[in-house]
Amino acid sequence: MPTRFPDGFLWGTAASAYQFEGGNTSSDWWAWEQQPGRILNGDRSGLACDWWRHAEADFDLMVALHQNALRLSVEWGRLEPEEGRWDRPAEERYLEMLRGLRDRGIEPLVTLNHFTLPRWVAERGGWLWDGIVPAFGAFAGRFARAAGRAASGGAPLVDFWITINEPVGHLISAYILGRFAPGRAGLAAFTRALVRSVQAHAVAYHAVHEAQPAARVGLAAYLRPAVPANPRSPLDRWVARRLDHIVNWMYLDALATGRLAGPFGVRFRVPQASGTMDFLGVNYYTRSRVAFDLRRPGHLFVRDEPPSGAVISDGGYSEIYPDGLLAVLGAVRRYGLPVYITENGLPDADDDLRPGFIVEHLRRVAQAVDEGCPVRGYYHWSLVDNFEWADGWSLRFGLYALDPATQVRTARPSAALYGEISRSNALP
Ligand code: IFM
Repeated sequence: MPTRFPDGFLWGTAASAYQFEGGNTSSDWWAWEQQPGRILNGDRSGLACDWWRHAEADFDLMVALHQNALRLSVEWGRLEPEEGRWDRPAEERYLEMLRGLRDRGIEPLVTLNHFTLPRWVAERGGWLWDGIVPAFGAFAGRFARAAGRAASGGAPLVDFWITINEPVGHLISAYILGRFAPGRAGLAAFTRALVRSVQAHAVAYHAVHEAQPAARVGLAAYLRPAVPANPRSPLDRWVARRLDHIVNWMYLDALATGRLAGPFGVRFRVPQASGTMDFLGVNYYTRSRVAFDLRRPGHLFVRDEPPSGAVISDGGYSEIYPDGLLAVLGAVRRYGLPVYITENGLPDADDDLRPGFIVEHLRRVAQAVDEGCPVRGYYHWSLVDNFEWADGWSLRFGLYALDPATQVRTARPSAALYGEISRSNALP
């Protein structure tokens, strides 16, 4: 018997503006990319997947793969390239793209912040700047009003929103590990940025609801179960528990309760954030198997090592571990929210692991649904190879291979497999 998914299940891929559009010169990452040593092999995002000019060609590929959903983001720096100056042609282009999706029967899920900031925000301190909270709220409200006005057959063009993508993972990469703009700054800066981020999420949540009372607004959380390398070692167990709290739960718990239990026991009250998720987006890639390591204070004393014999994706990116998705979907039931898998994928240029990866992860999704987790959709990361931040073009996540120089796309075998799963709403 094929494993079937619930009726109305959303099948899509996930994307972000900076990684796909190309030419986002008003964003902080554009300047960051120009600094020597920031991006592997000196790569540049350049035209990326050329979506700013030709996204519709990829929307046609989505139709061919029987997709009924797409997760994409809008670039704040494009819409508001200078403080208070709204770029109407940029807004119009986004609305055109969203209409293009609707016309093709593809439901858009729009993320308002996916890692990048306008340069003018970064120059004022980025996530450390108090003003980012009202500024992000104003931006979110304005775009939600625009997308609400541009109705399609009576319904808003978009009423399905994510405020911020992977806030914790992003802030760790930016403010602790220093791999992402604006570079290493330490734990105190990380904690300040974290509080701003929770506040910014809350303000954006309320701003979108003010613009569109019926909207569904959520967060995309990077969830990565942490297990001790040696379950008998109290230090490994301690570091695994602490990492699990920081990476997975502290932010989501703050949105559920209005109380943020930050790293090292620092507590903050954020009452405006309480109850600000209408659904939960789960980005799942892998697990962490961790040991305590005194020599790694800059990495929160964590050494993350897959077990010997683990299957690892290209570039050492991650251990392939589908059971971790089942564990995550069991754990998030505590929030009592509808769940969407808003990202899941792997870098695999030769596509020898991806078909099995897709089927095994979807098997866990189906099992979680059977066990009572209300999963309503799955977005594979990603349709085409795209600019992978500090790893540049070295990691290939696409169902389609992309040559960024020619913009030629070539289907990998997984594309047809994912298309067939989406068409039949079932696993073969
Ligand atoms: O490409 C990224 C995306 O921007 C955020 N989630 C993880 C993906 C793969 O690393």
